Amino acid sequence: MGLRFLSAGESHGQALISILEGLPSNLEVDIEFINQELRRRQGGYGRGGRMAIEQDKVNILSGVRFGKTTGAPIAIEIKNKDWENWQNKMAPFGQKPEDFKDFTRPRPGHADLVGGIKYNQKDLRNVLERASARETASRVAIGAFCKLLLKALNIEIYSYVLSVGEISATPLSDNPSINAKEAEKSIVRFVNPNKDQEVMEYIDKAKEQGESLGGIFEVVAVNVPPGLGSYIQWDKRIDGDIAKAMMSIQAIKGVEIGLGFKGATLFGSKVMDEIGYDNGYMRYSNNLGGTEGGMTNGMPIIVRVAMKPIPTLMNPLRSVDIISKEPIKASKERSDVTAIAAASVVGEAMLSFVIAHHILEKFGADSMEELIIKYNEYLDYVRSF
Ligand code: EPS
Repeated sequence: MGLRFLSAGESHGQALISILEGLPSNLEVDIEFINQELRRRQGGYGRGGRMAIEQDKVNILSGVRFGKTTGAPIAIEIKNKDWENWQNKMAPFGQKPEDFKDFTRPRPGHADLVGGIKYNQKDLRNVLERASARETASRVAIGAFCKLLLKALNIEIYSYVLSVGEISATPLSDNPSINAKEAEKSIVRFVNPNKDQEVMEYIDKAKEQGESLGGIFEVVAVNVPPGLGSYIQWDKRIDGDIAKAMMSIQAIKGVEIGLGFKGATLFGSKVMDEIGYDNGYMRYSNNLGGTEGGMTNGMPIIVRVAMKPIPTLMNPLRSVDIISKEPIKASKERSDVTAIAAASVVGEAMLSFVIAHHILEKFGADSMEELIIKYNEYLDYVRSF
């Protein structure tokens, strides 16, 4: 049981297609909300020219009828508007246009070279088209369905950017909803908006130097019940699933839950979240970021994620032409200077998917009515424990 999804589609192909299986029936589908999530992913200062072309919108092909899920697999499509400019260069049949050169100068840090070796492709475009972070539009649309399910259970997911390159934000508060409100107003998704100008100038400077930038974002889930995931087997641990989901996002190189690496430097007494009781169990801190023993513990889930700089550089690095084997500078493709703001929205989608999956695995409901009854019974049980 639980949820699974698959996606297909190339960055400059006709469309991105995804299938989500396992959502219960009778979930109200707010299409405006899904499209709004797609708009959020397209935002952020430092994006390239592509985002001016696209206006991502979801087209629901199956599994939803008169505004509600039916329990059948949900198939969705997001059209690539840029396809118009790529039809003859990305055609499934026919000949490649003569004036369209093969992509033979792999970019260090992108999938180009290893993907070419692995799939025996001498035109590395066949690798980069699918490796592109354009695929994350699919994830955000799927994540939006999951968010709708979580909302029905009062679970909220937020994110904000903690740093771009060397510039860091200072969280305003321990309350994620306050931070999130500020991040929504900021073009760089920082929680302290008075830093927008500084960050934008920093990104502009990187762009002038032909450079790119990475960063760190944080994703938070609140009102998550205790007991999702399990310690009984390695692959049932929810923290493992969260780490995998985040690491699977293009360009992600690090994931921490709660204090993460910092916790490794402290005494145990400064890390463990002491237990109290006030009409139910509570904690005096949340250093472990909402997971203990591979299970959620009822505290907010806090995940920090590090993204490397975008590998496409306008001042390109050394590479080798895969046909001539001659040293040459890597290819320059249109790209972003940084996509950290977009990545934080993708992180929300992936966390939503993991939590919704574990909820459905635990409660195993076919309809929303059944899920809500089982879920509320469980919350009553937890309160009475
Ligand atoms: C992206 C679309 C891509 C890039 C970016 C993310 O569009 P294009 O390649 O046409 O400019 O802007 O992808 C990458 C940075 C990458 O390395 O693949 C998107 O829709 O988010």
